[in-house]
Amino acid sequence: MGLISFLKEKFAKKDKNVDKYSQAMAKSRHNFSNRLDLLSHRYKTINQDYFEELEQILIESDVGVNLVIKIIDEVLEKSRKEKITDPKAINELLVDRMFVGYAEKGDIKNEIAFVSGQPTVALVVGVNGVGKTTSIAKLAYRYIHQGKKVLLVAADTFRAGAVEQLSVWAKRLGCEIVTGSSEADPASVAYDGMQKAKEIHADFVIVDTAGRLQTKANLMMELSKIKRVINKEINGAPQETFLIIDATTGQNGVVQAKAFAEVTNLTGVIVTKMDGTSKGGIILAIRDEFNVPVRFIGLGEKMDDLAEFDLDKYLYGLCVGE
Ligand SMILES: Nc1nc2c(ncn2[C@@H]2O[C@H](COP(=O)(O)OP(=O)(O)O)[C@@H](O)[C@H]2O)c(=O)[nH]1
Ligand SMILES: [Mg+2]
Repeated sequence: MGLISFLKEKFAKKDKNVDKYSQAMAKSRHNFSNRLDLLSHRYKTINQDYFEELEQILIESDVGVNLVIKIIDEVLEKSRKEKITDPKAINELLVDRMFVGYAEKGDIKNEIAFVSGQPTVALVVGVNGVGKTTSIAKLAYRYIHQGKKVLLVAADTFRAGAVEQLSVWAKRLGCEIVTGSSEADPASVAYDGMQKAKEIHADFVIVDTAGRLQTKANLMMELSKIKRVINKEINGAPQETFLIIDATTGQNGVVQAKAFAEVTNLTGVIVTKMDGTSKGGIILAIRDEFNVPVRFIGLGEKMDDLAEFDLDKYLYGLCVGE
């Protein structure tokens, strides 16, 4: 059974989570799967033009040129080997290949592994406007719901209003927050945050950072200083460093991922605004280029609009839907 049929069967009895994925990915699905359908109706049998159009659809879904070339080559080869000429069967091969390409890169379990008896710390990085602060609030909401004691640390002291924005979220979520004066050294706020975390026995500490675009050397210095301070106070922390990528920025997001991956060790990516893009293929491109797993995805602006990334639900949302 091909993956498309498998996903259809798996999600036939719809649960609420799949619905949310599916809804948020409607634009991406329209741009990808509807066009695939149209393509397979226009061609009775595959040929070079067909593959060129297929390549175009993948590129316009932001799957990324390198990965598109790999996928097309493999699908082409397999179709030759197995003498497949029906475009609909090619669509099956394509989706299978997308799944395998993602999964073969390693672990697809995305929940945070909490350390017991001490705070688990996540550092959140990314350029301005991508959805860092909102994602932090969503993560806090998620783990407060799971019974964790969450502490927010507002180490984005660069942008006016950033501390205020996180404070508003903390109040709404009913969780504690550590802030510094504006223009305070982010590392000193991080230090205060770790003290507080130990004092209140927090389970999960989420540290917001500034997203200014600066030189690589400065960024590297700032992030490693924050990490050093955190690590000195709490053994093994930060356990997570999440990079936030805005799905609506397209391949620019891949460029950002590259810049951050070069200066700091990332443990995961959170892709935001999946609901606002028609180019959901970016998730595959990020995985392919950096081998950093996409851990969570943002499906809207509300507190509960964050989902653990799930490859099956994602491919269902992109390729099948309702
Ligand atoms: N539609 C949508 N909007 C989002 C999502 N995540 C964040 N945003 C919006 O993006 C804007 C910037 O978010 P913010 O958290 O302030 O970004 P930051 O500068 O990286 O901290 C805000 O208007 C958020 O509501 C998402 O998953 N979906
Ligand atoms: Mg922010």
